[in-house]
Amino acid sequence: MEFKKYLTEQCAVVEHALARYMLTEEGPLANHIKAMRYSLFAGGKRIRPILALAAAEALHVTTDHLLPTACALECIHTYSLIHDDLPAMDDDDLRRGKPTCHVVFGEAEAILAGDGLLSFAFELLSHPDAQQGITPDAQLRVISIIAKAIGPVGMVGGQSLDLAAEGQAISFEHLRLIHGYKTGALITASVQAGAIFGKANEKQFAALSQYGTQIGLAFQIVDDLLDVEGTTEDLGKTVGADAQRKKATYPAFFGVAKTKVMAQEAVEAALTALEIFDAKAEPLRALARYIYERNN
Ligand code: GRG
Repeated sequence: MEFKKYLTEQCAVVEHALARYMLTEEGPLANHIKAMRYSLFAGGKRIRPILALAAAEALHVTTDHLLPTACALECIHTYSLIHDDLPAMDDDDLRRGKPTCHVVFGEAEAILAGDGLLSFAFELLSHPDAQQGITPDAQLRVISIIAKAIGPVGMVGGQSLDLAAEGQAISFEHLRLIHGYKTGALITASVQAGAIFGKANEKQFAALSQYGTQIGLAFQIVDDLLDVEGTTEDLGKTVGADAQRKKATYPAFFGVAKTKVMAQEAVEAALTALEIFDAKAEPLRALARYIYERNN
């Protein structure tokens, strides 16, 4: 119950920051900005920004200077969902419980809304408010980590591998690689960004990176499970899509029961990585458990 309150409060912090930093619908670009805002404010869980805030908190740092970076992570994530849903990719009509961006604004504008959010994220990463809380070197490190995590050897590369693997018999190692790039990299980078704002030393940074990798893995395994066991109502997106597209998934490889054990093991490994931290890492610990228990 206490964690639910934490999640609600942190979600509100992120919503408030997004409302503050996001462009408003006015002037000649109103329709473009409307398309970006439509998907950005469609009600996501805000896990990535919350992870960044919680990682800094584990290091006893609570700073508003992290908020532009937290918002950037959500803009990047939203762009990836908009593009993932496009007819040329997964061709989905429903996301976050609402018609997808291309259904409402047309395919061309949805592509541009994704591009706009991605580019705007870099404005936020270099925002003057972020510069106050961090040295220029550290800020450059955050930008570099995030850029790498979402690029060709990260999220975009993972998406490319994922599309190429549809209907193909791939090895489990290849599936892990796809998941690591497609989903895990941005989640790990979110934790690492918070760690840098929290001024983590080398040992703390390595531990938080390991935590990020493990929860990234758990997140994707649970995502695979929810596609089998979840409901469209809870998830706000079409379920059963993986099987329909003949996608390799953890349940397809191992069955549901073993997949659940594997998700639990990843969460356990994440918790082990946090052993060097004190009670201030409790939100990170609870987030790891939540990722396993979530139903959306
Ligand atoms: C198109 C460049 C590009 C990348 C797409 C992230 C991604 C790569 C595709 C999304 C497809 C998908 C279902 C991936 C599994 C994990 C995932 C990112 C789930 C959605 O994230 P949540 O659960 O969503 O955090 P909300 O809506 O709560 O923000």
